[in-house]
Amino acid sequence: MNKQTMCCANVVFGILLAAIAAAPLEAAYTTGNLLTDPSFENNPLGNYVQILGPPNNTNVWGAEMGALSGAAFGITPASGAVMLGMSDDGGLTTQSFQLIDVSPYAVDINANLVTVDASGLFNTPATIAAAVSSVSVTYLDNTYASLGFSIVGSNTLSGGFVDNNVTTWEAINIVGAAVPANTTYLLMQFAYNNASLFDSQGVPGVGFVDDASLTLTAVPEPSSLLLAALAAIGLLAWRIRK
Ligand SMILES: [Ca+2]
Ligand SMILES: [Ca+2]
Ligand SMILES: [Ca+2]
Repeated sequence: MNKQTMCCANVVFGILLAAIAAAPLEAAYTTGNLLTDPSFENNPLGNYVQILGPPNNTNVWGAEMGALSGAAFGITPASGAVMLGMSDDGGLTTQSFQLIDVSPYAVDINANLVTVDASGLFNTPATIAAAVSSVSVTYLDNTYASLGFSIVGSNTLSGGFVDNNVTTWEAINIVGAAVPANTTYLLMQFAYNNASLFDSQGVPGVGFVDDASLTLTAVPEPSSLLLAALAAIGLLAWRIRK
């Protein structure tokens, strides 16, 4: 390598270093809680049928067989003065829902950079030995068609996620589930297995939920400019060695 080439290489190298310094890594972020009324304190329950189907109401809780409740059965709300009680809807599970519009995050979601964390607290009366419950998030496109779902917990009779100690709230957490591209809405769901809500005498009980949370986290990749600069430096270093 002659002197002129070396000088030129140094200039290019300097420009690339400046480009790296200037190229911002897009900031990673985690949203606040995207659920409306996550502690069930403010909103009346909506009509769940209108959450699951047209008009697909967002930002309101709906429950198949649910009622807002103050302290009951020796259970105090986990926070605030109100919790959601869920009782046997006659099917396999009783479910509660909230639909969330996540279109403001479409660019990052469609780049497969977004994960979701979702959680809730569960508690049941002392007469219910081991209630089975779950948290799920269903990913819906802009026509409300399902793109899949993530679930923690169980809708079956196996296992018990809620103890019979009324003074403790049991947490169920979805952590870092990938949000698929084209997701426009998230359907947050709490469920109790109905058979598990019966006491030893066969009397149906109530399962409670409180303190729901749903957040999105995006960890953008390094910008394409930065990647190009790094590639150019690698090439330059290889040529200088030669
Ligand atoms: Ca509450
Ligand atoms: Ca049901
Ligand atoms: Ca408990």
